Amino acid sequence: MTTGFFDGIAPVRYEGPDSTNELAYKHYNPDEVILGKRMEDHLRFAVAWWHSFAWEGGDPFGGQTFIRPWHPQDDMGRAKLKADVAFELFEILGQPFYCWHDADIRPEQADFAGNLKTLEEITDYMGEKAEGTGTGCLWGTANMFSHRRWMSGASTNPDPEVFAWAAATVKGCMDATHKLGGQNYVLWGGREGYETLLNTDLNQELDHMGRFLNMVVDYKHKIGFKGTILVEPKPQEPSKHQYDYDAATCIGFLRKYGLENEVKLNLEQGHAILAGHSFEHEIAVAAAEGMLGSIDMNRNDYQSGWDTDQFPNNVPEVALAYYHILKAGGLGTGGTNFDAKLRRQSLDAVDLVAGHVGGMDICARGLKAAAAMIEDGGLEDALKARYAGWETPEAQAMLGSDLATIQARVLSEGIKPEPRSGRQERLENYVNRFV
Ligand code: XLS
Ligand code: NI
Ligand code: NI
Repeated sequence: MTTGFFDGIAPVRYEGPDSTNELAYKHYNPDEVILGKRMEDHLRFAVAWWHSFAWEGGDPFGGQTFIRPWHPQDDMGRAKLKADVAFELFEILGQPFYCWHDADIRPEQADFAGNLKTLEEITDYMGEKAEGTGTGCLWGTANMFSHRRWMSGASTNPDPEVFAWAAATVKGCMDATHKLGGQNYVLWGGREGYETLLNTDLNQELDHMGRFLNMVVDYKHKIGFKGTILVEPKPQEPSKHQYDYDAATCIGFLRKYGLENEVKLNLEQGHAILAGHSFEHEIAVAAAEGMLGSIDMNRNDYQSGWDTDQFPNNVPEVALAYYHILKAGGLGTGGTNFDAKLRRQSLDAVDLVAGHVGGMDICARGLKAAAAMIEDGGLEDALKARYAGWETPEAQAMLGSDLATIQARVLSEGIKPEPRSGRQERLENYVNRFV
């Protein structure tokens, strides 16, 4: 028996680029082999429970626009109905992964014990529903930013009782993720930052956050969780300044607290843009350190300047992101999570399906273009040519040398560099052939 929410909507199939069927995949063909691996295994799509099922359509100027059968979300029976609908969407889309916060899946209770009990109950239910379906948990996380208790931070809160509640909450969410066979555990610190330095001891807060993350890693090993611990950079929103500002900041933080071999990054397109970077910049920075973990695929509205979390629709951007992911050897235990929500006017069940179908197709097109660029090798060749001078023994020796020796060599050899073209337009034209 189904909930009826998606009545009249059939499972989405691959029909190829010429299909005019709105609800068919034109590019996402799970079994197609790209660079020796099935497309599905490259992309590892996940549906985000918070945006696709829990979000009610509110914005800063108005409340709920969606009226769903599982509203209001304050009751365990309706939480189960929401899970039923979620698994129906997963079946329609072809059984992707899913991601969740505790607050998305269970109703908020009056105390911690109640929150833990309902989390255990709903995740048992989700585990049963997933059995035999091929759908799995990509990652779980704790929502430590919505409830008023988190307003001054979670692990960085000046109040140790909030730190305690955060530790207790994360333990529960890690246990639930482990039980569901989750492949990663994510921490995004929306309130781990400050509103004003006038009331903030930045140093103490960072130390607490570093200690907290070490406890998370210790607990992972204690319970034998084999997944990856991920932190998700974002520069601001909701906090004015967030400590996990961008990939480079997170990497510095992880090194400072001895976590560089234990924690990787979950990078989000929209957060990269908010930080003043491109998505591929963030991916390349993480990959250079071996810390690329997973991606939250969405897009921001470039005019509005905030985290609009829209489904991706820009093939050239997505292609460059996957180009750097492929170059880094892929996403490992990570995946492509749609941290993307409908627009608040997109009321229909079919809108929810179409949002995911479109996002998956855009990513598939990007992946295919990225793979074609890798196979063609044009960008790699250009890169090699640009740095070819460094392959000479004299250039290599210089790296082990010192300033005085190098100065003597410049004088004796009369070294006088001749600037060469960076060829940017030609390279952009090259990329354009593939996207
Ligand atoms: C918010 C974040 C959030 C994380 C999970 O901007 O993207 O959704 O992915 O807490
Ligand atoms: Ni986000
Ligand atoms: Ni995210």
